[in-house]
Amino acid sequence: YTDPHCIGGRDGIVHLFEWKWNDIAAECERFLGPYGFCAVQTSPANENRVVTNPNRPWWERYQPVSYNLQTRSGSEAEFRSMVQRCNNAGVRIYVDVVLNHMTGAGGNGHGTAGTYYDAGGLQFPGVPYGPTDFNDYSNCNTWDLNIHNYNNPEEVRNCRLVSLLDLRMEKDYVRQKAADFLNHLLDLGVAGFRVDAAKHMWPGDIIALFHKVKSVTWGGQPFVFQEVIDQGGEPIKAEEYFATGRVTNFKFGLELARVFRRQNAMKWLSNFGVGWGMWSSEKVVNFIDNHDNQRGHGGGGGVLTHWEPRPYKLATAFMLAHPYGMPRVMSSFEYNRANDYEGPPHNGDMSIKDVTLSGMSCNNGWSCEHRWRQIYNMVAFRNLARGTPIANWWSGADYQIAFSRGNKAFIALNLEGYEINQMLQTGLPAGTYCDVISGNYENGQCTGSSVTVGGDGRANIRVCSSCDDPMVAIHVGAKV
Ligand code: ARE
Ligand code: CA
Repeated sequence: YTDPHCIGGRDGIVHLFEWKWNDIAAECERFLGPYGFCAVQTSPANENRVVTNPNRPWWERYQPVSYNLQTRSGSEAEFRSMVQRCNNAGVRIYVDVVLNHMTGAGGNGHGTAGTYYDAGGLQFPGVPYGPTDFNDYSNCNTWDLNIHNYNNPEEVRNCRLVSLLDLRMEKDYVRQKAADFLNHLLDLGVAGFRVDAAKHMWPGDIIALFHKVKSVTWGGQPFVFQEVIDQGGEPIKAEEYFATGRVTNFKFGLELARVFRRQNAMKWLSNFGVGWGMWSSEKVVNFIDNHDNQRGHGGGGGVLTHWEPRPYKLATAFMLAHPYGMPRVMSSFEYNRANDYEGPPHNGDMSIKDVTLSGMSCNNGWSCEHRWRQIYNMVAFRNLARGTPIANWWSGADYQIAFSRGNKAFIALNLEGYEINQMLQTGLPAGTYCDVISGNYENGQCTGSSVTVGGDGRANIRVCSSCDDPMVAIHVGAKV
């Protein structure tokens, strides 16, 4: 379950948070394929509760009503077409799947596909699930059936996460329904899953569930990365989930936030990865921020986001330049930060707005961090450097580092109050290379600055200090 099924040496996931399926399909063809992204993580694809108070928050999509594929992102037909178009463009689709629970307790109504549910009576006829398919006082011991104590694994797995009705995953029937849902997505050509709230399911139940799950259409187990928030300090450990794939590495973004906010010296990054108490490279999906912690949900606080562009770009560039793990780039929407519930850009009828473009950047309230030059050029850097180790590590001061990836690529980053102006070993063949941070390589020329590497692999590296992007990155794919 750890193979991401990337095509053609690509690497890296982009989370197109709340995008519509038609927009994702277009993005695969016009941008993600050409710029070398491996895969898209989508928002949940199955029917959810229509939450009206507050009005249509982003988080309503984490309240399943059925496994019908009809949401504000689009219909099953649109989903199917997206998967085909993205696969054809060489880009894989990973779906965010919510298997641990259904909607929040209480109330009834119709979901985004029009299916009736009665959360008060524990009835979800669209699946169907009934009262015996949910955990209750027989195995959850809290007074209100909700999770209060994260130090008690039984409570975390058998009680309700923020009042969401907790499925009895020990039942074969429930496992089968969940597996049927995943198999349907696999039939449509998806390559993998982000398993929401995996921490709240027993590892043994997830293993049993995945025994019922088929291969991807081109063969092999689906790629699985499980959302387990393990920042240390709780009894549930991410490694309990290794039998069914990778885990989301929540330590990664927190550590890099401290470094790129100058709270922990950049030079210590020399052994970043396993050396920092994180899991092995093939067991993690790494990210600077995610849709939760960028707005204070899900272990939020402390991470860098697009709201702090300077350190965010540095941290993202470091993530993409570094060989450790599978990276995921966040692609956000703009909202009023006083309202952490605010859903995606929407029209008057609450339908999600199209992603429109002017040049490389997105309009209509879509942030599109993945289209920032300093980010997409580092995706190309990463692909070219694939399989090469870190070499030529240099640190001139606490907050000045540089390293190469074999003889393919080289990066230097600076957060000191003075510039880097230094002869450094780049590991690269002689020639003139475009700095892909300050510009692009276009028609055989650099639109930004360039670096000249001598026959001995050394170059005079200059990195500004008080500028917007105090880093320089070069690679063999952008040689003049
Ligand atoms: C909403 C309302 C609630 C209401 C509920 C039901 O906000 O007030 O009770 O609906 O009516 C998202 C939102 C929630 C939202 C939910 C359902 O974040 O606010 O609830 O959707 O609409 C824990 C879990 C982790 C989880 C985070 C949020 O371990 O799995 O909480 N993350 C995933 C998704 C979320 C999603 C869900 C799960 C639910 O990424 O987007 O919730 O499907 C410590 C622990 C962590 C814990 C964290 C809680 O750090 O170590 O394990 O994370 O505290 O802050
Ligand atoms: Ca559970």
